[in-house]
Amino acid sequence: MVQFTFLNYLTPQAAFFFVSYMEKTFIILKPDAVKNRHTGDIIARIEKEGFTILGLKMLHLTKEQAEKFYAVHKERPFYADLCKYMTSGPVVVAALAANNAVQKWRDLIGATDPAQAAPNTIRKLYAESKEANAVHGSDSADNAKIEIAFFFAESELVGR
Ligand code: RTP
Ligand code: MG
Repeated sequence: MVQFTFLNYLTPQAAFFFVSYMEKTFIILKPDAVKNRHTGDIIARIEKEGFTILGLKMLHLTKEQAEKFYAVHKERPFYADLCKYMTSGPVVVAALAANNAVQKWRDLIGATDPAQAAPNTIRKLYAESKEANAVHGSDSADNAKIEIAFFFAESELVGR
């Protein structure tokens, strides 16, 4: 069931005016999701759940990008493995807008470990393991701004 929002009833210009005031989040479809050909299903789910896509692209992270992006976990025992895994294949990065986008996305993806994730969450449906867990989501609106700027030039985002 597609979730229509009031944005669907506006002209594109008016819709993006409202979107520019909405909360943003940053997401990654991780190497396991891309390798296992879940990209289309996850993007379809994003739209069905009512997020607006502001920017979207596929890339293969460099070691430097992965280490910088996950620097907050530098002291954690899984940091080296995580960086290796995140550079193991292409990923898709996206900037999304919605009311309460950060929490809405984290609710939709479920717990970090897919074994603990609720039914029908993206990680429950598509993740391989606690590390190869299909998707990333920002943990705060402030970090979302930093993460979006890490991967997207202003000119690559609509509704800015
Ligand atoms: P994310 O940042 O990717 O959205 O995931 P998260 O908030 O649910 O989890 P976080 O604690 O921030 O961990 C970042 C990513 O590191 C990998 N991880 N592996 N082997 C492990 O025990 C372990 N713990 C975390 C996962 O890929 C996790 O998403
Ligand atoms: Mg996290």
